[in-house]
Amino acid sequence: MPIKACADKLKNELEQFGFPPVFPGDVEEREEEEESPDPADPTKRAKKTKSKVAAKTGNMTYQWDIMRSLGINDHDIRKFTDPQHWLEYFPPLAKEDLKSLGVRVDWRRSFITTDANPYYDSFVRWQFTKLKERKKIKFGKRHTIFSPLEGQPSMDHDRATGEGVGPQEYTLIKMKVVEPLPKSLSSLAGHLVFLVAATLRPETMYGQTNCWLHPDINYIAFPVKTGEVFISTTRAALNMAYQDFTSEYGKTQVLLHLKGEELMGVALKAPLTSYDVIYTLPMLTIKEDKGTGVVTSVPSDAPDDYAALRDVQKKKALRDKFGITNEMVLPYKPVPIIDIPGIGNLSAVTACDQFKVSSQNDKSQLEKAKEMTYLKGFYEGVLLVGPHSGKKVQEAKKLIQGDMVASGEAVLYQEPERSVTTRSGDQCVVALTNQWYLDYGEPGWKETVRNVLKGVRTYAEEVNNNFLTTLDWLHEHACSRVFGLGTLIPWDPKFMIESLSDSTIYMSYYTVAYLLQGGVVNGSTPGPLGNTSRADDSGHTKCGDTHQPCLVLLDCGIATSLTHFDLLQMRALFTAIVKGDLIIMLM
Ligand code: A2H
Repeated sequence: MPIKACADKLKNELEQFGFPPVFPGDVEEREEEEESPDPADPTKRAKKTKSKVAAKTGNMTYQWDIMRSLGINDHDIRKFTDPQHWLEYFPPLAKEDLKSLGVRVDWRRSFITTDANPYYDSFVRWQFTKLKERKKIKFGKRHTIFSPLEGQPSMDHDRATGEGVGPQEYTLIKMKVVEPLPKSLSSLAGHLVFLVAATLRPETMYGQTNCWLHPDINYIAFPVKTGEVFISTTRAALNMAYQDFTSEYGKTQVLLHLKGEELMGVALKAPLTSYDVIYTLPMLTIKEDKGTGVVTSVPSDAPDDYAALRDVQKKKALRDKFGITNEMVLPYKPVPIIDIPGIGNLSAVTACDQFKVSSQNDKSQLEKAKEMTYLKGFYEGVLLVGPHSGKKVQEAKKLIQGDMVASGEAVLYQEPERSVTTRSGDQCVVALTNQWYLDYGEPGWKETVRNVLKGVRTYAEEVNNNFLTTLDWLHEHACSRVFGLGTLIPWDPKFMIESLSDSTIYMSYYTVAYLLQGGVVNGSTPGPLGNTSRADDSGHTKCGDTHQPCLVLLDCGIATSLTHFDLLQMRALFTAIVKGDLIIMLM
């Protein structure tokens, strides 16, 4: 993936800036140099040039410049627009460098891990054919971190930022704008219009007293498949468009652009709350890059909400600034909906009083208040209202979420937990995409792995614990992609096998690589074993059909703090078990 991404960057730079490319920064530098320098301070000009160039390029380095910095001439750089060229150019250089460092390596075991090498390609096809035969690989629509620009899922290897980040689910609470629609929304007359608030706590909706919007954030109104109109930030709308909310996949039709301040004091009907009508009010701590930018307010259980509500209730100037009348705010009191043993039934109020939270901007005290209420509220809280009254919050959460989704009062929505950008600079969304996935969540498969783990000596307790934690959360994992270098899925060659899925047990390939390839990295000439066969369509090779046990070397040494190291090892274990192979854990 990184190679393909870099090759594509070079291609784009050629198209955009010609050959040899002249980048905007270069021109800027020349222009700056033509200016007469400041005789009093010759350093001034240099500084100015640098910062201006940085401003122009957004601190981005062109791939072409990176290649130049390696000492490659323009004519030769052009060849790197072909990703295959990278596979020929760099391995011998890397080998020379390693040799000059004095590293002792059995070079006969070097190999390329894409279909440029027929031997490794066969090995991966064999592995995936086996997994498919044992029904461990399934096909369907999955929520995946996705790059709209590249039009495909973005896995860890493809990301510039956000390694290890997965989708986060929110419940979107549909808060209906009461008719007649306010002036700012009058062009939407005839539509059912909803502000959609993202929450992690659907069971608290009984205690809603208002809805928060940030006065300076930009929102859009857009139609969804059901004919209703949703209001959220553009970013959230794009995520929704990739999750089948809109009539055209990946597209939103913008009906209105609105600034938060234009939407203040709007009357809403919200599900479950005891208040007939609640109003939109300003909150200044809403983040533009989280959820929908619309936040529902439950001051009984969320310290942020209590502090902000108190601000609007106390500060007349704040109300006046946004045209909020007294009736929209003053009658609204926190509603007791959850009892937390030792804290009471208005936990946010208690916590804000105890830590003397002065306003919504009192970050440090709010943190303490939240620490006190959230964890305890979730694990020990008991619901006091509604049909699930008496149940623990943990249990009621899914039930209430399910009820609201079934009645059309809420929808489920996902977005990346944190920002994810691809190597080509695209901001990722969560998309529902059709793909092949390894069903690591299957209870039977998990159980087998758990049993095997019981018999594994990991020496360090921490390693074992990490394995168990990873095993717990591991679930379906996409293993197909439509772009990159690698092995094609044997039974569906329009997809490629994702670059970590094909490497879970590749350590075992080292044990036989020297016999198959004898150090010819791309396998273009047969090694000592003389095996020249490519895999047939079923993914079987002479080598793959010998039913020799495969050695899987799991390196679970001290490197357990590496990002996703446990995940890789765990996936190897899953894969190896299916094939009934021998497992050796290396410490
Ligand atoms: B929660 P996380 Cl009762 N900016 O809903 C700031 N906060 C936002 C937001 C944004 N753009 N979008 C959503 N949120 C809030 C209810 C609630 C919430 C209760 C208790 C705790 C709680 C009522 N407000 O969240 O950063 C929403 O407030 C505590 C975590 O993704 C949403 O759930 O973890 C929560 O933050 C999402 O926060």
